[in-house]
Amino acid sequence: MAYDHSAIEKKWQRYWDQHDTFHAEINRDKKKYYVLDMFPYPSGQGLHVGHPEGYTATDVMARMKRMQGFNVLHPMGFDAFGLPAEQYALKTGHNPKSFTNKNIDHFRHQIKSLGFSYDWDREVNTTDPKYYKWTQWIFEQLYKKGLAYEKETMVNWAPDFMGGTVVANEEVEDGKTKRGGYPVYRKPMKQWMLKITAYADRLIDDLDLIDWPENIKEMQRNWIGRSEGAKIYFKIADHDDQKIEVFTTRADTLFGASYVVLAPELDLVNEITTPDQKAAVKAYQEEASRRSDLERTDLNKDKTGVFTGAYAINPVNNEKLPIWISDYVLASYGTGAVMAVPAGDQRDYDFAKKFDLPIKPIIEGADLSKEAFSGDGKHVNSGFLDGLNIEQAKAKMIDWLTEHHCGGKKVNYRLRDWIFSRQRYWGEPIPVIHWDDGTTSLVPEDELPLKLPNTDNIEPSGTGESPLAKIKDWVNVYDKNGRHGLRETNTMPQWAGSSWYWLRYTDPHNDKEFASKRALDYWSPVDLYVGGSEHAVLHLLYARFWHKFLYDEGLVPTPEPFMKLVNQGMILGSNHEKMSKSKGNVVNPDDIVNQYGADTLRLYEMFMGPLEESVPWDEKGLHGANKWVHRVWRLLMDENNHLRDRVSNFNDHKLDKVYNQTVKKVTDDYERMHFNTAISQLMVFVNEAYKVDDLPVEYMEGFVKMIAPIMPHLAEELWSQFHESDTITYQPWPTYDESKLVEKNVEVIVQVNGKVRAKLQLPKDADKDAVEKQALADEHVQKFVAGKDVKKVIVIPNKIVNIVVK
Ligand code: ANZ
Repeated sequence: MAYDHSAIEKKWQRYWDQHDTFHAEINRDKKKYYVLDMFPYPSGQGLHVGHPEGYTATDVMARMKRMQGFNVLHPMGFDAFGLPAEQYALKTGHNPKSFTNKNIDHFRHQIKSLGFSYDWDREVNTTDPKYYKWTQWIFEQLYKKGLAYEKETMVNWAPDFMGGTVVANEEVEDGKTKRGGYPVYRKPMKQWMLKITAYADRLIDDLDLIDWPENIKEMQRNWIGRSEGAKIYFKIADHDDQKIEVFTTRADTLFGASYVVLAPELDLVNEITTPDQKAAVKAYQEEASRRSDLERTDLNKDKTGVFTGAYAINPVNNEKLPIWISDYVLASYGTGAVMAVPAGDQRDYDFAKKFDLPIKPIIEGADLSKEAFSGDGKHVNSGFLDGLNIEQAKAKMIDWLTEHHCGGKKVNYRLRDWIFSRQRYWGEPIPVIHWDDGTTSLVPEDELPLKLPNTDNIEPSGTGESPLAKIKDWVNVYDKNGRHGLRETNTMPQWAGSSWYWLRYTDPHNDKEFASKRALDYWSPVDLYVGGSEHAVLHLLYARFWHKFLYDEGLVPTPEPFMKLVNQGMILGSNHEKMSKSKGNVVNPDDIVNQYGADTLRLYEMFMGPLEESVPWDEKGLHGANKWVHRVWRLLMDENNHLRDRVSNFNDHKLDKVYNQTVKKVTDDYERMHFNTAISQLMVFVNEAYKVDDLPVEYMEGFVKMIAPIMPHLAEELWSQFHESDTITYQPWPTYDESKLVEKNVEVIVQVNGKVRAKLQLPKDADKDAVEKQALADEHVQKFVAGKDVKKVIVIPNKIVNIVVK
């Protein structure tokens, strides 16, 4: 009879549920292992075959670690706030909450059908008020520490996206929203900001503490964009009360400055522009406001700009430098002002050529006839810097600036504070009240969660005001003295709930704290985190920021949340393209579970290739995986689904080598998450096992334990043939015998007083002492040596043992 995947998988899933098999609890006698998946957004489409890839990888780790004696925390939950549910609700008139809850039920059901060993008692849902109470609470702590603040700022306004919303810098690419590709414009709006910039240095430095892919670390470093340089103050002629601060990475070039450029949108521009230049400046400002930062910084773009009529004074030589505005200087970087050095910077060079501004050589021998020179060399025309190279000159200039109070060392970052408000319905309400008297206060902690009010009208206003603003009886508040105020109507971005969820899993039902110190101390940090690399700078940076803040508050025990990160590759369509509805190449995991079973899908996805690589879906490979599931079953089970007779306690040692090799390789490969090569080795073992007559129980049990992490249902069913009514989950992981791994055995002849008395199969190149001992211990040899005086033993490696007795 064939293996009935459907009955057997259901049977074991029920068993695990009923026995709470994967329930995790603090146990100080055991070492903990916390293995985490990036929790899914429960979309209306349901699970994608990409989800089970990462989930199977972590499940293999969780299951192996349990068998190795670790106390494993392996949770799952749902990141359920966000735009898609809202978009769907807007389109269909449904409520995003009921829609989301329906999706979560569907997701949970699908995930359970794949047999992952999650502790479902710890499930979290970011849209549950019991959960977001603590998201709001963390926001309040940030606010109290001055790390959450309101500011009129230039935001990324996407008027066509979802009826109009603000999106974070991280959500914009090439002037468009990453999701949907809608145009993004810069517009000033009052926003809640989180001061992630206060953590810029630590977010870079602490990357050294964690075992993450180098490319992700590099993306974070670049995103934070730490740049070491100097600030230099320029006085403005005829404006004694004003000064310009520039940021430069080349303080050494100050003698070569020939003009100063301000970003067109700086307030200062309007204050210093001379009357005759006003009209030209105003026209240019309008023109520049329509261009994205990306267009503006394009190096090949023709340089444009306008003279303000004002002059800056170069602090090092009191030279008068004309002040221009140009869009190649961004308001959002540094101070929005640069000292232009055409000899050293190509943008300045192009600009100077176009507007006929001086190009002053500052490095000896630099050819400036066609372009700027950024290489090193001796400084010239540079006063006290003459003769020095760039590094020396930078240091000397920074000393000079510091001494003369016109500047000094400065580190600049590309990272901006995190714009934290969204003009949306489906998010955590920001727990703030704006009182009529102009003050602002937090919703008192004992009133949290501040629940999202129910409404049928979640339509955005289009003006940038949140739909919550329309719910008058929610918005209007009075304190006990009758003072009137308005609730903040913006909600948090989707990233909020995922910025701390791994902490909640350690103590998910706690209603006094986001998690107890006891639970956090025991389970922190996450040992292994697996998910897609698309989260390199969004979720993974925000999560580290919140975690560090909580660490500073003494609320979590480690400075970093995720010790090891692994990015799974993407599963592509069979045509090598990204799976998508529109391309019609989406594979639904439910169909595969029905047709072949969860174990086949798990095996297939772990066998497709290295976890980190993107590989196309391949129906043939899936068939192959399914065939192997049946091959394993038939190895051990006869036609009547009874354990085969040849599985017994008898061991003829024919499988010694391959079994021990398999235990070693599979253990190492799982540990390194090289699942495909581990599976290859398991296949080799099965092939060898089919060739022999006797299948020792010990090896068969070990084999079943090794397949359990990948194919848990099959393994449980086989295990139950060996040991009735017991789960394999906590069985000890198999060990191997080093001495049996050797490539080849050799025949060693044992002579006693010149006569051959035995032929031994011994491991090649075995240790001399071991060979001697085994020779002497052999029963045939014993007949001739017992009771006698062993005078001499000569071992010729791999050949002969000569024993001389008297
Ligand atoms: C003078 C200079 C001379 C510069 C030279 C470079 C070469 P990173 O490395 O990206 O930090 N800069 C400063 N603020 C700017 C802004 N808001 N928009 C556009 N450019 C800006 O680059 C720092 C350099 O970029 C600064 O150093 C400044 O030009 C320019 F031979 O100052 B430099």
